[in-house]
Amino acid sequence: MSEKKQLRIGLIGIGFMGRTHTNGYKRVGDFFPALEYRPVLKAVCSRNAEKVKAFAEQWGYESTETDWKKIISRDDIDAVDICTPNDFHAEIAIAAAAAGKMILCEKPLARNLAESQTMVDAIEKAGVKNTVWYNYRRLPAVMLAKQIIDSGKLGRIFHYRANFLQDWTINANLPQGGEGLWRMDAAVAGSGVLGDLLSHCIDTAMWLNGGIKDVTAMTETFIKERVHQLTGKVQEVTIDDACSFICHFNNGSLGLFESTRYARGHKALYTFEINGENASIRWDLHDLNRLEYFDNADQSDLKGWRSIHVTDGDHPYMNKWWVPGLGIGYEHSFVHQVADFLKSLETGEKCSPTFTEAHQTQKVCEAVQESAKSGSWKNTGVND
Ligand code: SOE
Repeated sequence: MSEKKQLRIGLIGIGFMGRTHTNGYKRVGDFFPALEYRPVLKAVCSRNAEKVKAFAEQWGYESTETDWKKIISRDDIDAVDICTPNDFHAEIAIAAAAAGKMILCEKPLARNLAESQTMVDAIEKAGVKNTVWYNYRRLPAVMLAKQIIDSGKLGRIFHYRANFLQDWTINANLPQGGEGLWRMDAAVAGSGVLGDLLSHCIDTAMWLNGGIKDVTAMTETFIKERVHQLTGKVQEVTIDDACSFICHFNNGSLGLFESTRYARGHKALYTFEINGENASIRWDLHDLNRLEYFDNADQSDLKGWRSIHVTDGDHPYMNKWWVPGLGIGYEHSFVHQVADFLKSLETGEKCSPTFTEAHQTQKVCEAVQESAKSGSWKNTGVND
């Protein structure tokens, strides 16, 4: 077997995302054997020495650190993977870029636009390779949707609709802030469902249908006060529990987006539907191997929505997995993102979405927040 080039990873953060990314690094070599590079799990970092040791043992990291700055300063690390809560993204990314490290950053890129701008400036100045983990792009059915749209089969696009619905914060006794619940603290997360859930929808939407020009939005915080885990006190809730907006895309189509953590019965229902002049597409994360497709050119008496089981060898990524007809899951989107990142090291091409692209999503999020506050339409500044 020929020697592979190494991409030595330093992972910062050991929560849910630390696990999904690590799983991607571990599995990529077995399923994408032709890649020139292999990830090496060099070091993992978290403030809690005991927990980070246990994580390293379980997942196979060679060493541990409790101070993220050590990861940045180590010569035996090529790429820094940022899986911390959002309030650390910018500081770590800027330091990593200055140290010449490649950066893989969990979404959303930052808490706000000013912060993401500093991150874009830092990677541009340093010229380091970078990507942001908007993982849903890399599910085969979503990638197939991209191929269908790019082939022009839909014709002119009229409507783009997306939802991301959850129900895990309905209980008024759920505390906010601190470990496991930082997503409910705007000081740490930047926003609520807007940054956590709608950012996924916005990223996919602009990738599939081009830039969002302007927005009008509303947000709501249903439970106004909760105990904060870190202070033990009842404090104002500062995140958006629900956020919806309508928009114009630059291509003239109309968009409708909704996200909430108060949709009883839905755990992670991400759906989108796109209606074009000639055809429509829809997709549902709960049935992620399927893409629904309606083609108006079909023979009239047989016309109807077809449900494409995106598991054949000629579907995106699927020749790397089992045999036709056997599905894959959520975790594979991360394996695919690692594979695409490694491939981009071979080709010298960018691995989308880059910081610069994720910054466009940040622009839309900022405009949504401003519009929800002011009650008026806001331009996003996204021009293409
Ligand atoms: C929140 O519950 C969350 O885990 C997000 O943070 C992820 O980005 C999303 O993919 C699933 O939901």
